Amino acid sequence: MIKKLTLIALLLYCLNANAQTATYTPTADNLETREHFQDMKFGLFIHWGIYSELGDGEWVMHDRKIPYNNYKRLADFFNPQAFNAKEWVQFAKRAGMKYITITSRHHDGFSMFGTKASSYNIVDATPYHKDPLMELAKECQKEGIELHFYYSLLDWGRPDYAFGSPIVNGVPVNGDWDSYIKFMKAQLTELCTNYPAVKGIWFDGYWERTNVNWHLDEIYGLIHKLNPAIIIGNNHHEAVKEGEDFQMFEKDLPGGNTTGFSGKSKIGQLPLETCETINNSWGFNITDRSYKSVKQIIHYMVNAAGRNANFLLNIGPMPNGKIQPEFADTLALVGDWMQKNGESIYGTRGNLIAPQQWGVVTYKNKTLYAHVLNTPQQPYIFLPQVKGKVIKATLMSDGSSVKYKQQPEGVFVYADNIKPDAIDTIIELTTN
Ligand code: FHN
Repeated sequence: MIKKLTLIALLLYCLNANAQTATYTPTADNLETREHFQDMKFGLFIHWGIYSELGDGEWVMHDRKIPYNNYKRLADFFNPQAFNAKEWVQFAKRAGMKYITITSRHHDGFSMFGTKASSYNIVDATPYHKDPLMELAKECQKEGIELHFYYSLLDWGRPDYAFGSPIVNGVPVNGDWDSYIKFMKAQLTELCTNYPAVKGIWFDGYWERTNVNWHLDEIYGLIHKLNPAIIIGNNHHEAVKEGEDFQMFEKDLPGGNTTGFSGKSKIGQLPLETCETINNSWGFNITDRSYKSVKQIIHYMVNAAGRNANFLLNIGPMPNGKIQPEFADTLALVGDWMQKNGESIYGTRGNLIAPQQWGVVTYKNKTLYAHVLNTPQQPYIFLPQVKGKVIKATLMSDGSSVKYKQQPEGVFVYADNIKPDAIDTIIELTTN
């Protein structure tokens, strides 16, 4: 009997060991990318494709019910002669951004890079005949900007994807799912191996078919095999899945759900990122003038950092490759702010102290940065549960001392005699 029990225990141990080998263990390189990703804090999201020509966002094909074969004609006259990778990278740097995430292929299925897996791409199907993502990758590498590729799992046009088809047993009945998965693997191989500086793949579109077998284990496994340092995120609006390296949120701070996208996105243990648009559109929209202010953008970023998340701010460049001046003007001012106050953002972490009515806290080593974003309801700001003894409190803008009192329940910082900054009053607390 004892022998039988020992055998069963051994069997269970082996099964468990097998199950464990199937789980994803990130490499040291991957962990380093994750760490660096968290240090960068602020990135530029770019939605750019043949849809930009219509000036009505990236969903124009779907929303205006443009038949695929008609939509495809946009490629015939997509010729972004004014595109200049140097200018885009300088634009990001000027804003204080440390990485760029760009659409390599959106839901319309058009590849904005030179790919052998489909002729429906910018090099083969447009009069431009060049690969802007290669130029961008090279420039990013030169300038020390990290590059991530957005990649759509959803495709409105390819017959093997068969958009709209019923799904049975995990595959679209009218499509050729094996062919589509093979196609994506071929493209992802190109993106992960041909382009320098690529450190991330940003998937989107999973949510269109939650009942299909996306073969994510194979796709993620392939990417990590090709380059283990590449971090993978998937905008599936759900809790993180096996094989992912960071978790993203759309148009909401982690924990928020004003858009309805994040109802199922339970916050996990991985590095976090949240994306938002500079106006109300992802792709170029000629009538959208609802530009966010400098203050709104900085507040979004600071609120994200306080919740331990990066902020990925989106712009939709124009079809000629230029970025509209309204975006450049705003982001230059954001960049000025970052130059002065970046120390309280870059390389910091958040979530040490829960967000408060008055604002949030970021920290680096033994320094806490209290970002007072809203007028405090009391004549002081209260930081609950501060670990360590606070030995100094100063105003970051001029280094002047700030009065404070540390109690077992937290630290009271007396902000009533401080002239509030119009955007963010930053108080630096040094602990021992
Ligand atoms: O449908 C896309 C949309 O066009 C855009 O790319 C955003 C970016 O987060 N993601 C999808 C919606 O969840």
